[in-house]
Formats: sequence, structure tokens, C-alpha cells
Amino acid sequence: MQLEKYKIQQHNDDLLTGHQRRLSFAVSEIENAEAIIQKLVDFQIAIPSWALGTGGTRFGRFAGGGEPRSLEEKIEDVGLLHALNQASGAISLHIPWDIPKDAKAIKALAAQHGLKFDAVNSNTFQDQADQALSYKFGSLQNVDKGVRKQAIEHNIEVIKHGIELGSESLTVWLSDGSCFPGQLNFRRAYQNTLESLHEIYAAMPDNWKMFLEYKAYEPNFYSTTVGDWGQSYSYVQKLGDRAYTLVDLGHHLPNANIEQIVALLLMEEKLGGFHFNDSKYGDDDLTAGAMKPYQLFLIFNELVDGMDARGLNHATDLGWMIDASHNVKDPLEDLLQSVEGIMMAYAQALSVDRKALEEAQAVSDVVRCQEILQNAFRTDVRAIVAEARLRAGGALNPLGLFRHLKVRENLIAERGLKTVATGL
Ligand code: LRH
Ligand code: MN
Repeated sequence: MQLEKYKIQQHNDDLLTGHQRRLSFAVSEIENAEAIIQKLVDFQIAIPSWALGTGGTRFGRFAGGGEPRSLEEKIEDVGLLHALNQASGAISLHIPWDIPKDAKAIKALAAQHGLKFDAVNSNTFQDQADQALSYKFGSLQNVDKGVRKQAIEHNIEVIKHGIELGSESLTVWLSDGSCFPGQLNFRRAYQNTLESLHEIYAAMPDNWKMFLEYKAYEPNFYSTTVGDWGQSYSYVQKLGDRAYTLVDLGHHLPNANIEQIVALLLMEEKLGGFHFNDSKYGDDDLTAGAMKPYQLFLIFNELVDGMDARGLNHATDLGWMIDASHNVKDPLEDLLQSVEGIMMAYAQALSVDRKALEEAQAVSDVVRCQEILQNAFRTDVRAIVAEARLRAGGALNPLGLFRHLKVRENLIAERGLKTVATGL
């Protein structure tokens, strides 16, 4: 469904007066508002190609209708999100769920929608119909050298698809691990995995990055071979300068201090990027900022501090991606909310009075430190985030316009109720 510019203009005209009132108050409250708005305009979050349909669990899946039936329709849907919020300017593909049949045509279609291709994701956690050897007992860790070879070749295949689309990074998430004590020799599993990752790393073009995503558990329920930030860090240290750790917010054990992990990986120059989502219990893949918005703010607080300490370009030097699954929400509405949640956390982190915080930390004035952080977290930055959208040509209220234009109803009319998108 194409979204005409005049419809966004009309929507913004109706909301402008209220917006300007809220904006002038926010600007009066936030010292560096102008600089923050510019940073927000530049900040783009990649949308996962595997999260444009209804997700499910082993207990059931409740399809919402109008889901994309092809990669072309997925690009149209991400294009629509980007037209609404001007902050979703990239799509992250998962192979083989989204193999481009004609890469040139797909790249051109994405460009028409103002979209680039972010990291491509390999998949050695499922057996494909035409696959010779099973990944039941793992892929890169597998005791069978033939299985490891098959998995390495798949990753190299994924890199080839990425090169054709203009992507410059590969995300490797391995479900590899074990379900019972004694099932696995941890040292051999580590060595097999490292040896295999070396072959994949060597196959990447010189300007590519490898993101090694860790996860505490699921689908294995006793050990995971890339199970936490320390293990991922240990691999990427050995692999080379262009191997980094990827932090999926849902991949930690309960109460893990993710913002501290982020601060250390960034300091060690081994933080590659994120899969943003939220969770209360496990890898729930819920809307970013829906459960723990303060944690998301604290993570961005460490990101802004750590990136500025190294003079990094906020918009381009790390991989900003969403990884979510939608069991009860409309997939596109959920993604609009996730982008908004991330942009607000980033804007609040940019508004932190860093000089005052450093002075308070230097004298261990714990109370003042909290006051400074929570003042930023309690600052309403919604008008600032909306202003960035407005300046970039987006809608002041993306979700409101999405509903006003009856986008889902139109997609159901166009695609039908029973269509199922590839992915999770
Ligand atoms: C694993 C994960 C990984 C993807 C998959 C879709 O839980 O986060 O990033 O490959 O979800
Ligand atoms: Mn992920």
C-alpha cells in the first residue's frame, strides 16, 4: 500500500498547533533540544523481515490478516513504516526465510521506498527440506565435521546474498548447545564453533562486519554454546577486528545488568549492535520499551556516554535493529511503537546533563546522580521526537495516521485474511 505524501501533510496540518505548543514547552525544558532533534533525524532503526506477520508460540498462533506474501510485499510494508516515521530506513533479511529471487530488482524496489539492507541473518537453527544433514545437535559446534561444513557454506551463501543487496554485515545467532548434562563436551563445542566462525569470517569482504549474537537459553535448555556476553566476547576477540558482539535485549538471564554489559563491550570496542525488544520473563520479543522503559533509557545512557567517549557516529557506527514477534498486536503497529520507544529512550539519554553527572560521580553524591538521570528519564521528549519526524517528512502521529488510513483493512482487502508471512 503506497502512502501519498499529501495524506501525511494533511495529517500534520491538523496536528500542528498542538504540536508546536508542546514543542515550545519541551524546548524550554531541554537545553540542547536542537542538537537532539538533529541526532534523531539521522537515527535509523532496521526492521526485521521476519517480524512483518503474526508471531506465535507452541501453544498457538492467531493470524491477523493482510500479511505480506512475498519479499516484495515485506519491503512495501517496511516502506510504509518508514514513510510514517522516517526512522525505519533499513530492512534486515533472514535467509532462507527471505531469499531475494532477483537481487537487483529487490534492491531497486527497496531504494524506491528509501530503504537500505542492514545485517543479513543466517539460519542454522532449522532444517530446510532440501538439507542433507540435520542441525538437531547443533551446527557450527556439531561433532560431525560434515554438518559444520554445511553450516559454514550456508553462512557464506548468506554473505553472497548480502553483497548483492548492498548489506555490509552478517549476524550469526547459533541455537547450538545442549539439553542435558553430559550431552556435550563444552571445550570441543567451543573449539568447533570458533574454527567454523574463522572460516565464515575469512569469507566476508574486507568492509564487512560479523555480529555474533549470544543467548542464555532456548531452544536448548541446559547450555548454549554462545550463551552470554562473555562467551561471545571471547569468540570475537579471537576472530578479528571486524567481529563484534550483538546484544539482543531478550537474551539475558533474569535481572542481568544489560546497561553495564553494553558499557563494557563499547569500551572494549567489541559492541557491534542491537536487537531491540522487551521482555518480562524470557526471550519474549515484545515491543521495545513496553515492559522496562527505564532499562532501555539506562542502556541508551551508557551508549551515548560510551559512543561520545570514543567519538563514534551515533547513527552509523553501531547496528540498530529490532527483533520482535507479535502474538497479539498488529505487526506494523507493534513495530511503530517499538521505533517510538527506542527514539524516546535515545532522546532522553541525549538530554542527560553529563557534566553535572560526572561532577556528582566524582564526589560519590549518589542522590544527586539519581536525580540527574531520573530528571532526564522523566522529561517528556515526545514533542522532540515528533519534531524530528516532521522535519524528516514523516507523520506527527504515525500510529494515529496508520489507523486513520485503515492500513490493515486495506492490506486485508488487497492480500486476504489467510496470508502467512515467512518468519517467526
Ligand atoms: C533468536 C533470535 C535471533 C534470530 C531469531 C529470529 O532468539 O533473536 O536473532 O535469528 O531470533
Ligand atoms: Mn535476535
